Amino acid sequence: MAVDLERSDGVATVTLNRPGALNAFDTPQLRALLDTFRALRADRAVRCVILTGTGKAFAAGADIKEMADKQMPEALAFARLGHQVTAAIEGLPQPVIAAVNGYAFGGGCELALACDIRLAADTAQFAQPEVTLGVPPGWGGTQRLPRLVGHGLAAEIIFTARRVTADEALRIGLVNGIYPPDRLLSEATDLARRIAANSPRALAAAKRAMALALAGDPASGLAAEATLFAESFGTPDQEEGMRAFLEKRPAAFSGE
Ligand code: DAK
Repeated sequence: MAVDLERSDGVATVTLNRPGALNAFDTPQLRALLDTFRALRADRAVRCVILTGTGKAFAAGADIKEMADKQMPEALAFARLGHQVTAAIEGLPQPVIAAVNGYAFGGGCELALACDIRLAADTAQFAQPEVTLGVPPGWGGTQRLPRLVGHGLAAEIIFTARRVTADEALRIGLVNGIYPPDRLLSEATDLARRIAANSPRALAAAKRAMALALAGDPASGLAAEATLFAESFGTPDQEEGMRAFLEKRPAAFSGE
């Protein structure tokens, strides 16, 4: 399978599994990813998702062998499929953590950028090498990288196509934490379990409000945040969360 899926204790781990091509995205791999994220959307037992890769790469980008001979109509279909995948991750109610185990280049870096949180192996490297291939970043890199690290740094990274080490990625806020490779997945799982203990309803509302803040002007983001906050009241999760705090016990959230 090009994409593996494991579920345990409310955490789903999605693993890119095409190591012979450094997990580069061809059409079947993108379709499998899209199907997987669509299935997770409907799975109420899953409260947090980890996305990682097998072998020495997280993902080395779009499959250059498949892209090389594409003309405009097929290139557009391929680009749209990539956009559907990043939209499925951003639109997923559950938080998504990228556990970047190795190279995250081009579309691989952009896939990590579409996740809510990024952790990385201390050996990982990030890059947007598209301009060396004659194309601009096409799966959201021009939008999401500047928001995360600032316009100037993003411009330098995209315009030079240089590699960003894990140490630098941590320093510039591209990743939240770096770990020895053999600890990356357990650290990501630990973080995912801590997130999964919280109200799924409130997590989904917070994720949506944060996405709106990035998508539009701050005023409408704040208005949407207020509405989503207000809509949480009177729900079983809100009642349970607040009651549990007052009763000094852990909350048991149903997601309702
Ligand atoms: N595509 C296809 N195959 C790839 C690949 C890729 N991106 N990256 C690596 N591979 C394959 C290699 O061809 C090799 O296959 P065989 O020769 O063994 O058959 C195998 O994976 C192992 O790779 P290497 O032998 O090169 O391994 P190394 O450790 O020496 O080097 C590397 C690792 C990551 C430094 C190197 O493989 C590399 O530079 N790969 C290319 C990275 C890259 O340039 N990625 C960006 C791809 S472009 C758009 C939408 C999307 C996009 C663009 C536009 N629109 C909406 C307009 C996205 C573009 C991209 O992502």
